[in-house]
Amino acid sequence: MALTELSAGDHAAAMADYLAERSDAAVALGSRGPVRFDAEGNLHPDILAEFATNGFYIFEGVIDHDEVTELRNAVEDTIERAPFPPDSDTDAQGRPALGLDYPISPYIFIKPLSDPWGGTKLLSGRHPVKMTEPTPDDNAPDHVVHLLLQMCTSMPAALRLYGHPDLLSIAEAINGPDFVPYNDSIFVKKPGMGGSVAWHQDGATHWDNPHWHPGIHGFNFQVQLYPTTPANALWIVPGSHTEGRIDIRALVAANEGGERLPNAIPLVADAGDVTIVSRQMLHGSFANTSPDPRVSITFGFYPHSSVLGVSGGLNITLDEKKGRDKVYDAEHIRRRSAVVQVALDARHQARPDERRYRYAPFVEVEDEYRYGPETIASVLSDYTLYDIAI
Ligand SMILES: O=C(O)CCC(=O)C(=O)O
Repeated sequence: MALTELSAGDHAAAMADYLAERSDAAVALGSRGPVRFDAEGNLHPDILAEFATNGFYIFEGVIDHDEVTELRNAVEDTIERAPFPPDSDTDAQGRPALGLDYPISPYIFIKPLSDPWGGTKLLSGRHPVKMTEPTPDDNAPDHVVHLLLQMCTSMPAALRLYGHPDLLSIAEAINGPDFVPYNDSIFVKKPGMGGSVAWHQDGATHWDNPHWHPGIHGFNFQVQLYPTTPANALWIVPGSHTEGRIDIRALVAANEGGERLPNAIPLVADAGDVTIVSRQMLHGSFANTSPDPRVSITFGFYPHSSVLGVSGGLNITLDEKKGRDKVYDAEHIRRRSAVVQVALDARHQARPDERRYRYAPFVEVEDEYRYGPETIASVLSDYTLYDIAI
């Protein structure tokens, strides 16, 4: 029977052997451990070497229990403030929905267990093959939140996470001290309802660049707010970030197991763990027919040289006509990078005893980017207009 004809329960059963086999492979591969720095305070070279080879690393225990709890509460509160139904101006309690004054809607809704991008032209058509869409249980709602956007405006806790010194030191070690931000999004995969993300590579701009290298499209962090399992995790094909652009359609068509790619592994992590994944990695996730939630706070960074003067090849606006002809000049990059500076100051104000990260592009002007009413208006209110998508 085709997986698409399965109920949620039958889908979970049909996936079980694959999940078990590939999670054993993930354990054998490793590429995980606590954040470690060398004597000079740089990310340990062994971690960088594993990231270069495998294209991912799982940093264990980065975010402490209290911060995870604060972030979980912020996410749940944000979900409760979503428009209900999705095209309404009010939430389920009749309050004005969050984000009516944002430049983009902070919510992307989908039908439970669906794959919104696979086989479509959305997001530059980078998800060529639709994933299995099992049938949700009868009591499932019509729509669920799939993504939360613009978190640095709506969630002060998420803004402070964005300024986490260890995460910013990791970004510096991989992309250099003048690293540039991409966007942020929070993937929400509720039990029995969360949708899938079809196999794809994130990068869309530099595949034919004569100076192409495995790090040219940067990397993404995912901060896990709940323990992830093989059934709800992000899956990757280790090492695929070095292969250039992959013919995903042919790969899936040639695979007897279809979307269950033979060399893929799940990124199994604990709450408070943080993964990094190359944006050139072949990755995706299956419909969450498991009993466990996943919430992954996702944000990425690039090398400055990948972005300056470049026209973004990736259209993240969900509007096929917009976003392709923008050239990222120094002012655009600075405008978006300012969010990092304000975030690390917001974190410092809340945690004055923690190491404070110094962000090279702003060291001379830190006082102009203190977190407060002025920068909330000038930097944080509309920063998604300056997201940088390559
Ligand atoms: O977390 C997921 O399920 C998908 C993440 C993803 O595709 C991305 O960050 O590009």
